[in-house]
Parts: sequence; C-alpha cells; structure tokens
Amino acid sequence: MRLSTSVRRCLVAAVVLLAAARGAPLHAQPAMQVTDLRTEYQTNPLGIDVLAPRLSWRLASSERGAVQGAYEIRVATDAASLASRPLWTTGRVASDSSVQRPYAGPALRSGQRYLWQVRVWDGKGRPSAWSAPAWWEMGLLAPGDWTARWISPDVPEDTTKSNPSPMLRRDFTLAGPVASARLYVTSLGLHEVELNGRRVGDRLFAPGWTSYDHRLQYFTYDVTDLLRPGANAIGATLGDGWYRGHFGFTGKRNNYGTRLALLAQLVVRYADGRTVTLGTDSAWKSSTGPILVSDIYDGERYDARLEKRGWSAAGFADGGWRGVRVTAAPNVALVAPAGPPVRRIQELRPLKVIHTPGGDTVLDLGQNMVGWVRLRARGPSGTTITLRHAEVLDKAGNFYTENLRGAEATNHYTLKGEGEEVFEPHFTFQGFRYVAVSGYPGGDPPLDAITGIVVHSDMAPTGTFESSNALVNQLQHNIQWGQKGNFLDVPTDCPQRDERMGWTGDAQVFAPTAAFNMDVAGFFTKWLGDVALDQKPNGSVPFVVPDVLSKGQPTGGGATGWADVAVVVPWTMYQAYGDTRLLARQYPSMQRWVEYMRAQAGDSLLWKSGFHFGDWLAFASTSADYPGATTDKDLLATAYFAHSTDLLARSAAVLGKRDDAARYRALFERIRAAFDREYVTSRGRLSSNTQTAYALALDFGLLPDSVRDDAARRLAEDVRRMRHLTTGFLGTPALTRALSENGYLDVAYALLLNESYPSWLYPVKQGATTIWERWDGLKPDGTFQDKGMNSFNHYAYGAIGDWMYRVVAGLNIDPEHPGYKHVIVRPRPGGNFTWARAALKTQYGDVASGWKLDGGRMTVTVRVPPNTSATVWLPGATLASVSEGASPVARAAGVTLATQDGAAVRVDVGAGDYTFAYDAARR
Ligand code: RAM
Repeated sequence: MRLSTSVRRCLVAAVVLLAAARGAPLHAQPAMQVTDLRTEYQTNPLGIDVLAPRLSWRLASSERGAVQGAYEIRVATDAASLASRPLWTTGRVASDSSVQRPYAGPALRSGQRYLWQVRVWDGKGRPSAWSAPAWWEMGLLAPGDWTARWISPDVPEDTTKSNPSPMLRRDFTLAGPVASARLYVTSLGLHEVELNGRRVGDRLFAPGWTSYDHRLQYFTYDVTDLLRPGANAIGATLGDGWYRGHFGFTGKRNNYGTRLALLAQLVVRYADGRTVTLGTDSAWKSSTGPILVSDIYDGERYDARLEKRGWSAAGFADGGWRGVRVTAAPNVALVAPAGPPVRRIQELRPLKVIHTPGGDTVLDLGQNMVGWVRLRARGPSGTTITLRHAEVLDKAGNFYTENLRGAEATNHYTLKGEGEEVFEPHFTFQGFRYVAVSGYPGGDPPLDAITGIVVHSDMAPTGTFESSNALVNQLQHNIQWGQKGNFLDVPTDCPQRDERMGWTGDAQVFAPTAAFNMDVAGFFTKWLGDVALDQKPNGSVPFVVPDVLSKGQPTGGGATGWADVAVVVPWTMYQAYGDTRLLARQYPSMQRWVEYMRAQAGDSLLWKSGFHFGDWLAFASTSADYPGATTDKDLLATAYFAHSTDLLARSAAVLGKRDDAARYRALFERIRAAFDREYVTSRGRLSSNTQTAYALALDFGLLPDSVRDDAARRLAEDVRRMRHLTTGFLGTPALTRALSENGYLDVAYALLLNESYPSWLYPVKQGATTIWERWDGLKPDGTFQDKGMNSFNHYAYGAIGDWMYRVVAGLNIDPEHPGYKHVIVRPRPGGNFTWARAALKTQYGDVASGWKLDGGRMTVTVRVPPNTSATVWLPGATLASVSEGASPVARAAGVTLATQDGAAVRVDVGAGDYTFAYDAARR
C-alpha cells in the first residue's frame, strides 16, 4: 500500500502525539521556578521614565515541553505590601506570555521605587512559588521635579581650543542619619561626579551622546552610602566630549554649544522620614585642575601636580575658587537612559615590549581594543610620560598612526612625584592594540606599567558561536571585538580616527549580527530615539546619528542603505526581541522615510536622484580586464526603497494597522514590478551584473519566480568566476544568504572559507583581531590601504556573523514568532566543517543549536528554553533512522511532531535538551 505524503505525515504526527501523552508523568513534578526578573530589559533599573514598564521573567523547569499556562504579577511600593496590599495585581492571567508584560496599575510617581514579583502556573495548572521580588525605580518624570539650577563654571576660557576641564564643588550639611539618597545628574559636555572624595557610580561618558538639540539623558545614582550626617561635599569635573570638543571631519569644535554646564539634584531621605532636596545653585564654586586638555579624538593632557587634593571632600579650602553662573535650562527634554551604561568592561595585559626600528618603545596588548590604558609609574615630579596609540605596526615593524588622520590619540601624564602613581584618562578613548610609551622614568616601562581598559556600553553577552574551523572561530572573535569597540553609547563606524560617528549604514547592516552577540535591545532603543529625532522634516535620515555632521553646515542625508536604518533596525529589534512597543514608537519615523523615498522616486517608483554612498568599499581592481563590481546606485536605491516598504508593510500588519499594511504591501508590489521592468531581463540577468545586485534582488524578494533560479545561478557563476566575493557594505550581508537560500550552499561556504583577499578570512590570516573597514586594509604585499580611510576596527563586514549563527550553526528566529518564542533550528553543514554550535541567551532562556558529523554519523543537539518551542530540521535524515537520546525520535518525550520532509526530517519539540542522532545521507 502506498500512502500519500500528507497521510503519512498525519499518521506519524498522531503516533508522536500519543507517545507524548503516554509519556506524561502521573506523579507530581516539582513546579516551575520563576527567575531573572527584568524591567525594560534591565535588572532592577534605577531611574527609568517609562510610564508603563514592561516586565519579563524566565522560567526554570527540568520537564520537557514545559510551558506557562498562566501568570500573576503583583506590584507594591514596599515588600510587606506585596502580598497584603499590592498597588496593582494582574490576578491570574491565562497566558503563555512571559516577556514584556506592561504594568497597568496606578500612575507611577517620580522617584518612587516599585517592587514586583510574579508567579506562574505551568501547562498542567501547577503553580510556581512567588518569585523573589525585583524592583524598578522611577526617575524624575516631570520638568517641575527638577528644582536644581543649571550652572556653568565661571572660569576664563578660549573656546577655539580645548580648555582645562572645569571642576565644580559645593559643601553642604545633612541634619541627621540618611536612610536613602539619590543623585540625579546631567550636563552639557561630559561629567564625573564625586561625593565626599568618592566617585559616584561607575558610568563613563555620562550623560552619553544623544541628539543634544532635542534631548539629554540624566542618570540616577543611589548615593546613600556616600553621605554622612553633618558636613558633606559634592564635586563634578566636566569634559568637552561630543558637546563641544573637537569632533567631525573638519577639525571643528563646539558642535552643540560653547559652554559646559551641570545640573545635579540630590534628594535625601533622613532616617526620621524627612526629606531634603539640594541642587546645583549659585553657591557652587568653580576652578580648574589637573586635566589641561581633553578631547575624544586627541586624548588627554593631565598634570598630577595640579590635582586639588580633597577637593570633593567637606571643608576643602575653596577660597581661591571662582563662582559659577546660573544659566537658563537648555530647551531640551531630560530623559532617563533606555540603554546600558558605558563602563569599564575588562582588562588586558600587554604581551610584550617591542623596540621598533624607528626607535619607539611599544607595548603590544595582543588585541585591537577600545578604551584606554591605565598607567602605573614612579618618578620625579614634573616628568611627563606620553602614551600614543596605534592599531597596527607597518611592514617594517614601525608604529603606524597615519590612519588615525587628524586624531592625535595621545595621552600625556605628568607625575607629581609621590610614590606609585596611577593614571587613567577621563573624557577620551582610543582604539588601539599598540601603545608607544615615551618619557617613562628609568627607561623601558615594565610590562605591568600599563593595562588595557576595555570600555563599551555594558550589553550582556548573549551569543556564542564555535566550530571545527579555527579561522572561522577567530572571525567570530573579531566580529565580537568589532562590536565591543564600536558600541560606545552610540553605534560608531570606527573608534580610532577623527570620525567615531553613528554611521547609519554600518549600523543597519550589522544590527542582526549584533543582536546575536549581545543584548542590544536597550542600546538600540535609545539610539533609534535619536534616529527619529534627527530625521529631517521631509523624512530624510542623516548619514550619521546623532547628526553631528550637519552642525554648522547643511549636510545631506537620505542615502540609500544608510537612511534605511530607520526601518531596518526597528524591524530587526522586533525580530530579535519581539518588541512591538519599540516598533510602534518608531513607526512614524519608518513611515516618513518610506514616504520620502516615494516622493523622490515619483510616479516611476524608480529612485534615481540624490546622493548615495552605494555599495561602499566594494571590491575594486586595476586589472585591465576587470569587469567591475560597481552596482548602479539607482538600482540599489530602488531595491532598498522596495525593501523598506516591504518591512513597513509587515510592521503595519504586526501593529494592527490594516490599511497601512495593505497600502504598503501594494506599494511594495508596484516598486518590485518597476524594479523588474527596469533592471531585470526575462532571463534573470540584472542590469548591474554584480554580486551585490543579485544578492540584494534575491534577498529582498524582488525577482519574479520565473527568473529567481536564473538569477541565483548567475550569482553563483560570478562567485565561481571571480573566485571571491566582490561586495561592499550593502551587498555583503545578503551575499551568503542569497546563495544558501537559493540552492548554492556550497558556494556560500566557499566564500566563508576563502582565505585569500578579498574574503572574511584574509584579515584573519593577516593576524587581525577585529573586522577591518576594507577587505585589504593591509594588502597582500604588506602595505596599507589609503591612510585617508583605513580603519582596522569597523564592524560592517562582520555582518556575516548572522549567517554563521543561522546557517552554519542553525539557530534561527522564526519571523512569525519573533523574539525566540518559537525557534527554528536548521543546521546546514557544509565546507570542511565537522561541527558547529551556537548558543543564545534569549529573553526566555538559553537556546542552543549544535551539530557534529563523525564519519557518516550526525548528531544534532538542541536546547529549547521553557515556555518556547522549536522546529528542528535534521539535514540528510530519514525518519526511521533518527533517535533522540535512547528512543526513536517519534517516541521521545517533548517531541510533538516528527515527519519526513524531503531530504530532511522535521521535528517539532517543546522545551528541553535534545540530542538527535542518525546516519546522514551524503551531502
Ligand atoms: C566612512 C566609513 C563609514 C561609512 C561612511 C560612508 O566614513 O567607512 O563606515 O559608513 O564612510
């Protein structure tokens, strides 16, 4: 008897379901536990301004297929009231939602802390215990909550150059023991605050970089332990930073203003219940101190002899200090941070001292990193030690800084001459692997004279990727370090030269990879706010955000593939985190960008106008018969117009905007038709016969079905003919995906594994520890690319990371169930890999996908967190031969469906750890 495939599938499914039911234990199981409570992507956030914070938790259960059937949240302002008199409780809600449940109780109050806890019922109705309480605390929500005044130091300055960093201070008295105290603080320029001689918090580069003309972040600190009854003092040091330091291509200063200013408000609650609020006011004093020069690009000049010992402690003699000016509040919104703080994240020790042929003494940290070095030295007062920074040594082994262009990237420290001195700069950062040290007392610095301090936005690492290929593992390392180096409050293109701006195109192509490596939800929530604010009235999006390039001179925007960040990144965040609120918040901005393109394109729907970077830094050659890999900019612009319209239509559907969804879906179809008429022949040839053109047309779904295969074949042929990739920033993320999704997995693997220029592994073979801006930053002959644009720490080409996680290791988002509520595990072995595995800490818990091929024996390991499910595709498997653990797959606990689907077996599973094994058909 022959059964049709669908009948067979049903039978198998029925068998599996029966087996799952049979396997259900009859005795009581330990109930689920609730863990990892988070509010707005943070654990116990202090000082937020989200009026309906979203609450998330993870579940722990040893049971396969564990799901949440219901939950109950309760919120109170003190622990004792949680059970007895909660401020708000959801009651029991039948729901499998365990992330981003919005608070919907009484209006939240400024400065108030809210405790919350949650319990759940599993799929069988068994309750968990109440979780341990977590909390969030509101910041200052209304402008009227700020009673402090903005103050500026009254010190003489010449703002055409960098000035000594001003210091501001004030003594104050507290009437008794302190029960709790909060400091709310922001500034024009950067700030560091001290209370009674101790640094407040560990945030760096406060208040971060936002669209300063529209909004400034303020930060909240718990300073209870820094205060004492009686005499106290507070002090702040200000730095020029992004606000008024040397920033942008043209050597310009004062991009946002000429005066630094501070706003600080201290709210103290005494043990007896009284509260007092103190703030910056006219009684503060100002002076200057040891920081003589400080610029983000250029570095810092610090003279320790000018330190003012005890300046932030009570009783310091500030008689010689000047006053401050109380200034008008800047006309901008003060907002609490949505993203993680910038912090010191890790330390690196130098590997060796190098004496270069050019005579420099250089310490090698072994890793291209971002931050600075901590210097230790002893020596006579007045001795100046100079630290210069470089990413690479040149062919001759000399210290190479030409690619830093106009950034001096140099720190100078002058010793006070008092025993061991330790120095770290304050308002600058460098991108470097090598440090040239001069002036070190006694000659050569010992290795422990310097420590690399790695600094970036403190995003939790979430993803790991490992494989049997050591070079690809190094590539993954380089991608992660590219991310560490360029996620410093804003996503930057590079961290070392006189640039370091929020280039939109780079962020757009890298965001999916970024969301695998680290938790970037908060980081992009913050930055996308600035994307919307800096968007131009006509909907155009600037090249960089914050739009510092437009300061003082009108600069264009609206470049294809760059400005599309406004649509692509919100969609990417929705996919990775299921964040519909962010999608809704960004929706008007997304729509304005699409409408801008529509206006530009006009009735033809072909966008042929305006300035575009195009497929930036695509492969080029001077070989006489090189056909060129330049993709027409109008083709790119129309392709992205279609793609962003597609994503907008999908977003509208997700948000329940039915009319918009239909309208933009229809517009997408019309753009696609226009694209096909203009750029695609009936034989699937594109007018720009480039890898990028084919990759984008395939990846964005722009081709009619009739020519898809032809176009994919042409793409594969081009790769085979060239024997390498030729794509730039825009084509690169789509290239391997377009191949692997259209029947050319082998070609995609060949590209990934290519070790010669241009390729991903070429820099790895050259010893790279980060991703380079250019495929040939360091050329095969040992010389460098053009010093005018040659960063060795640029994440754009690292966009291949997404494909490594998804295709090589097989860990995929299900676009229909974003945020990993349902996971698609689909490893696709290829190349010379014998194993690969990826793990990802999602909002629900750890997801993992791994495979190993040993002889013909394939093992696939999968981890699915509680309250989620997965569809696993086992390549080259036949249903009868697949086992899970000790049983046939169809009978394994947690398996809800097992079926043959072409050359693969499809297995649907609930939560749990699974090990599938089978004899794989030869690929
Ligand atoms: C340079 C950098 C940056 C890119 C722009 C267009 O500044 O390469 O990454 O986005 O050009």
